[in-house]
Amino acid sequence: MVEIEKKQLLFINMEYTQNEINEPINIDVLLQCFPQDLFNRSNVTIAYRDFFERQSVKLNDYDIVLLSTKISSFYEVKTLLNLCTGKIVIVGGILAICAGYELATIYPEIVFNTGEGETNIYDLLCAAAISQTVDQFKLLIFNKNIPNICFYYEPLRGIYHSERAVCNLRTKRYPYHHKLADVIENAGLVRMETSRGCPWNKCSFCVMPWKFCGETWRAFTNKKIEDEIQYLIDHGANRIFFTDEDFIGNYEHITALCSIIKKCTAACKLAISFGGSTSVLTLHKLGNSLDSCLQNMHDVGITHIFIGIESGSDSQLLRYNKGVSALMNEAIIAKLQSHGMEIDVGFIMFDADTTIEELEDNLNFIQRTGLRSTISRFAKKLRVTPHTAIYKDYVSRGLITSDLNIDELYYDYTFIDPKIELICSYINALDVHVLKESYYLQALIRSAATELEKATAYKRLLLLRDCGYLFLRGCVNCYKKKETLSKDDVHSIYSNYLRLGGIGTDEH
Ligand code: B12
Ligand code: SF4
Repeated sequence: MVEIEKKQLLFINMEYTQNEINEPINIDVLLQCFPQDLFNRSNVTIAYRDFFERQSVKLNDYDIVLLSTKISSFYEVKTLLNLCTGKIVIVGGILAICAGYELATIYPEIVFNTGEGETNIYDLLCAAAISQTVDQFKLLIFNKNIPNICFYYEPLRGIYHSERAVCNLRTKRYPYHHKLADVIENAGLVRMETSRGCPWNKCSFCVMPWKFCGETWRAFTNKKIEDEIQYLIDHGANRIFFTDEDFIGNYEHITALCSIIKKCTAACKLAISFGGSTSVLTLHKLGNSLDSCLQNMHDVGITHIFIGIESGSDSQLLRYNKGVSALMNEAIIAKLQSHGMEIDVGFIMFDADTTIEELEDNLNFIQRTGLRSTISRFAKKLRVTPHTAIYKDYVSRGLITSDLNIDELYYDYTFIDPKIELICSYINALDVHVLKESYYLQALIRSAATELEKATAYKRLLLLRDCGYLFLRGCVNCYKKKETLSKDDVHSIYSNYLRLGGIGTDEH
């Protein structure tokens, strides 16, 4: 019998541009779903862009190219796509999820995945294996009505979208972590999932309701979670980050997770630490069990919590539709601090409607809660992302001033108060000076560097962060004193604090 020559497949993971090494679990998760008889070790190559060392692959050697996009990867993606003419190319990841329509308009030959790849990768690859041309491939996808797909379709003379859907997490096994050894060797972050989505799912700026098609929080099985934690520990991981939007989820989930971790770490001589994201609302909903849950978490090694506080102003929290008040935020921060949690806070200081009073509320909140002495970045501007409630609101109010920035996935917008616009433009200038260094320092702090190196990096990062705080405080105070705020005022306050931080020049 003559064996049909297998098609060669190249899977490229576009890495993030930050210094930190983050385990690319998206690749592991998807490889699990490949039709193994058609695509396996013999004909699949994975290229991790910018991961450890430049890996050179010849695109000409491949018939099918899969691309997993990341924020800021569009320019490299473009270069690659231009080299893929005539090949079957499937592009997934966050750029395709958020800008599938725009991308399909620019690249009529490419097929875009607009959601969880587990829903379609098997069928897509079966179709790709038997298609001789891109048109045949598209026809098969169309006829089979494969979900989460978007491409230019000539018979429709426009963009074809299939239904968007999520996969069933309860049937999933844990993925093999292909890059685990390299990540550990390079002091990167080992990652895994215990759930996807968010129990609240209603913040006006959040893209999760779109990514997960309106589905709220869903958990993997305890068996998958236990097997994966055990496997990671057995293979040398001593710090594990949950990539979940909300790894706590609810009382049952966090209790089960703590028991699993306790069981998996029982025989370990070295301490294993864990961290992940959650929300104030989720912690608040634990009610009377909050203290015991936090204690339990800390006892088993869950010591790092990322929490999207976003604001210390009630009016701003209402606009963000966080479902919590500034007081609730404050109470939860105090609880986390009292349990010795290391907290990193998400904060959105500027949106189109921010007022000077809200700015002051936020600064007071940051001071009062002790967050000022953490390395979280507070002076952030809202990223208006496609498919979010706030984007629709801004469109209806005529505030959006640009097309979608496909590389960074945001739209520009104007501010209602020109003073806030002015202050925010200086914050952007400050970011130009400090962001690169901050990312480097942040990566160093989260790495396995020596304690002395970490402490020095921490001190420097605190100083950089504090420049932003002091600049904003200076602007608020100046306005309160003069009842006006000119460009010269803001410029001189800015120059002052730039010097304090020993940061670059004061060009703006
Ligand atoms: C982990 C993470 C990071 C890590 C990266 C780790 C890594 N190596 O991937 C770090 C910390 C570096 C990071 C940084 C940033 N991130 Co981030 N990140 C995440 C997070 C929490 C999880 C991603 C993840 O691993 N999920 C688990 C895997 C299994 O899912 P996945 O990667 O999405 O892959 C699935 C699908 O996309 C699809 N898929 C992916 N590739 C492919 C390829 C093909 C061919 C197919 C068919 C399917 C497919 O199938 C996969 C399985 O379902 C997401 C939130 C989220 N849930 O998406 C935010 C998220 C993607 N990040 C976000 C942001 C904003 C950022 C930053 C800009 C933050 C900042 N201000 O610095 C930076 C960007 C950095 C840069 N430009 O360099 C936003 C993007 C929002 C938006 N639309 O703009 C998100 C959605 C968080 C949020 N809620 O706002 N991030
Ligand atoms: S709590 Fe977080 S994940 Fe949930 S909707 Fe709000 S921003 Fe999104």
